[in-house]
Amino acid sequence: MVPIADPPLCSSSLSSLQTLGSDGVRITMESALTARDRVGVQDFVLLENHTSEAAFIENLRKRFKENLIYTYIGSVLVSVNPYKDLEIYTKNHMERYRGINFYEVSPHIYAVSDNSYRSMRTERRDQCILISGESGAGKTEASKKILQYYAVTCPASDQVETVKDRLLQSNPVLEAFGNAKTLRNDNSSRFGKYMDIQFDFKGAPVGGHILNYLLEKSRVVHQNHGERNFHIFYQLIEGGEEDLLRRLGLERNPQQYQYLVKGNCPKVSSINDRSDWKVVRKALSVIGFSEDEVEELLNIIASVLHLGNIQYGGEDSGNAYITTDTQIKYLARLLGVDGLVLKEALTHKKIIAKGEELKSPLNLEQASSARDALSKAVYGRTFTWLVNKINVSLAYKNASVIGLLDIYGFEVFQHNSFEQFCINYCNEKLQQLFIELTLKSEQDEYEAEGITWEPVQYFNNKIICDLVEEKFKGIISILDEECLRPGDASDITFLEKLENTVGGHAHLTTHKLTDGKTRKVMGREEFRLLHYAGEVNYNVNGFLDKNNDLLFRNLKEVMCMSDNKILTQCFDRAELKDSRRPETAATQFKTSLAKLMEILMSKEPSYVRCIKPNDAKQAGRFDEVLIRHQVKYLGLMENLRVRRAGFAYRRHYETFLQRYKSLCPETWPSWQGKLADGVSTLVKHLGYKPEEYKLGRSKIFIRFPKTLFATEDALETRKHSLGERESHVSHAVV
Ligand code: AD9
Ligand code: MG
Repeated sequence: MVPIADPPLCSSSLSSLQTLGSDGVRITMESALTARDRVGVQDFVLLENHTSEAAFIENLRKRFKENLIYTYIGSVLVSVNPYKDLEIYTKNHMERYRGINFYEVSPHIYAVSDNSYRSMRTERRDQCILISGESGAGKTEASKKILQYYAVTCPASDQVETVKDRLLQSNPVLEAFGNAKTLRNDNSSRFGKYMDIQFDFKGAPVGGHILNYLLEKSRVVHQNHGERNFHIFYQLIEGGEEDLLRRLGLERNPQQYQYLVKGNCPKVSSINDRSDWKVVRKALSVIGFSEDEVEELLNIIASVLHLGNIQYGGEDSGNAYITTDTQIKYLARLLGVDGLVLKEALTHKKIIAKGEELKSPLNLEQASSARDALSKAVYGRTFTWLVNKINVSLAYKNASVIGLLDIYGFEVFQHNSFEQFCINYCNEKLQQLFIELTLKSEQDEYEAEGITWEPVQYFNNKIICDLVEEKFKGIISILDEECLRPGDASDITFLEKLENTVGGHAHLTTHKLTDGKTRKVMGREEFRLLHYAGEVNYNVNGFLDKNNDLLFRNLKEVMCMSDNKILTQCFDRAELKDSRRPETAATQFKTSLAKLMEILMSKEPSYVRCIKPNDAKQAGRFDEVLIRHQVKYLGLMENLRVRRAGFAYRRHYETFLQRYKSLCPETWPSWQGKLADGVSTLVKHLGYKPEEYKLGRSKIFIRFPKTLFATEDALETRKHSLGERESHVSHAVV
């Protein structure tokens, strides 16, 4: 294998190569030992002190300083966002990672991509790559890099080119509608995404399928200071052609729109809305949206802005009336609905009691929230429609699959609400899956190699998943019960019910203590969950409303009457006839997560753990406190402990022998007997003690890194003494 030698990646390959000394050129200038000191180890399992968080972070820091943003924990890739463009994603780099052994070159997202691809091809097993990390850590960028890798390196044909284009172009479209500028990330994904990339028997990408999770709909009507609404609104206003804006009744000024002014942040220096608009328009046609569909889609986007500008008159307690008729006029035209009916629906509530329809007027507050509920529902359902439409254009049957999961990481803010509760629940589920699958694969490997399995102590977070999702007694069940209960149900009664039902649970606390006293450090409206990654306090304010996610019946009726073809698919008349209450948001999420777990369980997983180095989005800044926090919340130390519980290092006999045979006169220049015997002879000659290693069926397992490092150093010493420059060693083994 040719060592990677061009300058940008060289520094990166340096780590792997110098760490264990396989870069022939450089190793002669710097000893393996000093290189290890300078750039750290490329796999955390090789840390001398693997239980020390300080050593872990120091290794990350060394590598980050050298622009080595990737490091392994066994087969898990840890990535630190460089916040600058590194020259490590060129076509040349892609080529270099093709067909290599995972450990032969420096850690890279392409190595993970290639490894999954080859496992899918050779073992005929579907794969998935799970990417996690907090907002701004680089998850979406990582998933795009993986997709690009397949688009460039996989076999192609004309038909495949079309699919590749569509796969790639689905990103700008979904980002326009599902991403927004937040305080943490200028291009923050406000939804979870699982995407299957489908490959045919030749290994060419021939299709795809996307599942979306929990779009943050509340952003449509409200943004925190310094944040924006979804990109598409600004793209349309900044980039839309004059006659298009005229037709939609829009002005070229985001500040004119109530839904766009809340965060007081119309422009973002890193974002060019005008050029992004062009990209999105082109992407829509590549994916196969007809001109009519695009028109209908933009009518909806413009309608949401008009809805936001509807103003009400009336006293606080009296009936609300609409004071802005222009908006109603535009809405009627763009949505193809009757203006008067819409007006009525935005100011009245219709309920059916004992088979009779009753209409009651809304007050100011109720009318505003009905309007906002409509905007959220329209946008949210349109987003789902968009995902479905992309899926139709990528549809393919009977393929092998690599799934990419780009989903929100643990969120712990000053104020945590329903959204954080759902997101953190999702992370608990993923952690459970991770533990099960990692331990299982460790166990499987030991079994396959005929080595006694040594049980690993770890915290099983199933107890927390159960606390959230169990029938009747779980938090979601209790919340749903309160949502369905007529009468005085409120966020506070939900909290009280939690106290009464699961108050004594080891992972849940509220301000009330079991002896009747109160806990001062917690707010009266909060409950605290002790997650696997740490404690999070949730404020129950808004839990019931968000979980109910209700839209008044008459607003649904108006939407069902719309001429807009997209809306007629989003608002189905059958929904009106169904007298059952729609599933709550938390239950829907729980169900979709259960399905996701099933999908992931059926595949072989790889993991990418992303870390954000600082909050300022700055290159070169390594904020230790922030990083330590993420190492903890990503469960990396636990991950390393599990991986190191048995043996730090394992390699196939052939690879091991090839690398170190020169250190033993009996194995050098070549070993003629069985590989296992060769390795046995070699390690005995090197003085390995019996407790330091075990020989399996096809691999050697070494318990401590120091054993391996000593062997590496011996190899270096030998090379130096021989004065070898272009080393005989052509690849790293760790
Ligand atoms: V969020 O949960 O969707 O808010 P992500 O997806 O984890 O978040 P994202 O991938 O969007 O973060 O990365 C944030 C920004 O960091 C990007 O817009 C880039 O400017 C920057 N970034 C991330 N990864 C890389 C990289 N490998 N190289 C260079 C990067 N810049
Ligand atoms: Mg993202």
